[in-house]
Amino acid sequence: MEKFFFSGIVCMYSLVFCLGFHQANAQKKTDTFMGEIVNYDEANVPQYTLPQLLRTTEGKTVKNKKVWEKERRPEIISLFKENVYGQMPESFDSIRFVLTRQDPYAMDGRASLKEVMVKVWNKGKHIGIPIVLFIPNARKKPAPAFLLINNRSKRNTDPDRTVRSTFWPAEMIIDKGYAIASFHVADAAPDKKDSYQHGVIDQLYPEQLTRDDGMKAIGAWAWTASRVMDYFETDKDIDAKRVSIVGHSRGGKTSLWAGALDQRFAMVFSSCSGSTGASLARRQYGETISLINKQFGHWFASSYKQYSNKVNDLPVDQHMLIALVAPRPVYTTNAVEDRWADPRGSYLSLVNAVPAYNLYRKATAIGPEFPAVNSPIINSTIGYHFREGKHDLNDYDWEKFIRFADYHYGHSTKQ
Ligand code: GTR
Repeated sequence: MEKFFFSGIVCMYSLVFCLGFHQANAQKKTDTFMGEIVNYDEANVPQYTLPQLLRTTEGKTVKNKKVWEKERRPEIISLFKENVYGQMPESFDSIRFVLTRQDPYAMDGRASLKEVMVKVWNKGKHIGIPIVLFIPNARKKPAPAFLLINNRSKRNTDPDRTVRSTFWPAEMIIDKGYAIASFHVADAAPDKKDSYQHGVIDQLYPEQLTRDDGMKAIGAWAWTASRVMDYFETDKDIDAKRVSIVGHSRGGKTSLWAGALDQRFAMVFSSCSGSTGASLARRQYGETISLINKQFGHWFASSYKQYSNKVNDLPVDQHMLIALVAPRPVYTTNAVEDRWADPRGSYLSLVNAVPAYNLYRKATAIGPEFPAVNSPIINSTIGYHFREGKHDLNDYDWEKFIRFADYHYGHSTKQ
């Protein structure tokens, strides 16, 4: 009886193992896209050396947060501006916030809706960026908030709540005691290679158009996130010291860049951001610099093109972008069916950003082992999950974001 039971278990185990193995084998190890070979084989990841996070270009070792903040951090920001995302103009002539719609009894009275137009002027020209914002009514204090950079349809952030989407699950967030806001990327810079400049760039900063390291779409979206933050600082219903920036995919690349530069964002969430987001470029697994430049050249500075086939010459890699968020909490995600975004390379960025957090003695639970599927790392200054499913931002992700924010804020729905 015992023997039968044991062999039964062995049989079942082998079946599961074989099926798993078969499925893994069924996944292609290479693909071709835009005339290039895409690598999906860990064995073909080249040997690489990452630029040293804690060593200045002059060779000085960074041993404490003072040298990090005064020398290395600004140096890394300049390197990302010059070589990847372009410049980030900071000055403008004026800004105004116009409340265009208000409903204190939204979501059956659980939330207040505000629609706000952020208007910015520079040298006689101006742009307007609409924001949708829900604030929980059940609160005694200003609410902490999540701001999503919306790179999908505007229907995802429907202010009337006729359409509900797991991309921006406003009811869930409100019920957890957080405010939730969004702006749409197209209102700042259209996501198209021929028209990205029609917005923030040609209206406010036309000089960027002629620079090799001029701001492009991701820069303009990140700039806009900071203008929404300017608004939050004026809204007494929002706790501006507890605003998280969230983005998915191209939006996730942007949330990292915005959060890296603008330290008013208390926390940064980046979903499936892949190449030139959270994933290490030097691994050349899935989407490469060459492919992203070919397909989405309008996202990054023109100067980034020089690294298309020379990734090892790039003076930064993406672990350095994560490190710029330190000491603030950062959380990134990947999905099993999204090899294009190189999940392992994205986790390795976190691993290699840990030394910056160590300068602040911030505890992270980021170990060398790549985490198992659906095993989120929450109680840590750097958070991560690798979930089952597709390239997306969904309820699973948001539930973990809320838990991560709760953990760091010591927040609960009963404020
Ligand atoms: C992909 C692109 C990725 C990612 C994604 C998205 O096609 O190659 O880098 O940004 O789009 O934004 O959905």
